[in-house]
Amino acid sequence: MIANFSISCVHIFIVLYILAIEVKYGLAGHGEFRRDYTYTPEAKGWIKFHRVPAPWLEARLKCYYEGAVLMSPVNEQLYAVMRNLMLSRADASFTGVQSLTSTGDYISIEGINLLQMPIQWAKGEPDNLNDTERCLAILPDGSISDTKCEQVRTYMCYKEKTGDETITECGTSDKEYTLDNRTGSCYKFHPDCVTWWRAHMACSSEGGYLVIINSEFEAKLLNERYATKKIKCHELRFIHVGFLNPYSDRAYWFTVDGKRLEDAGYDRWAQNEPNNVAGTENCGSLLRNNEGFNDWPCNDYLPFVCEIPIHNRKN
Ligand SMILES: [Ca+2]
Ligand SMILES: [Ca+2]
Ligand SMILES: [Ca+2]
Repeated sequence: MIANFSISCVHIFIVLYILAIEVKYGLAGHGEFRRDYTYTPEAKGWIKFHRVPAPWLEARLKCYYEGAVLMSPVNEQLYAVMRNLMLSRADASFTGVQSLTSTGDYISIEGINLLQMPIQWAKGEPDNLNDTERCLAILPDGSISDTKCEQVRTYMCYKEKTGDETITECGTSDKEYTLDNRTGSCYKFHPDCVTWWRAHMACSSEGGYLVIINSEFEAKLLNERYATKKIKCHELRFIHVGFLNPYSDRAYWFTVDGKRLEDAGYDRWAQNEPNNVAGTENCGSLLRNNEGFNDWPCNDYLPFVCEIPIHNRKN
């Protein structure tokens, strides 16, 4: 009995000791960056394998919007992790290494020169076939080859653990999202001037959506928060918001979560809008002076706001 009790005490002590070590060294917090990323101790960070192929430039941007970088074999450890991930693959995946700006001068997203990387070339590579191959891919056997950046390939995004990845009340480690308790949503203003499509991609990648206005209150809130934010776009009057009209007959405006605009809770158009100037205005924008919606070309460059809903909508 005493022996059993002693063993139990020893077990409890060991468990507590391990827990203490985990808390001290942050081992318990591995899942804290993003739910769609997996912590990999050998990589000292989180990795997401993107199975939906994309051209290199899109892949780089996708990782960036996710708060990560397009992964490269910048050291032995990361190269080993990447080779391991490729074992079950049938086709090559992009790495973050490219020579887009200078033929043959390869550099990773982190700015590390290929000469510093411990890679093994595939047979006959690099060959810059027809002077068209500026991006490096890793093959299922772990070797590296140069390949067309425009081709679509799978890829890996990598986030190095820095200890600053705490998830906020907005459910993200992105500190630029701030909660408004009155609407129950978190918002992030992007001053970048991008197309509606790019804004939509950025918000989705960040774990939210291009803002959907659900009330007069929310429209007013956005204008109060962001009307005076400095932007460098050629067009200063509007921001992209989350609705569009994808049909040529312009009969239907849909929010990015698939509902009819009039069912979202706010569908006030500014005076004389929507006016579909030159038949090109298929995307939603909000006037920054709180006058309501405007239809605007999807391919025009505007700033935008992303939304992550946290609580049930109150306003
Ligand atoms: Ca090649
Ligand atoms: Ca909303
Ligand atoms: Ca318009």
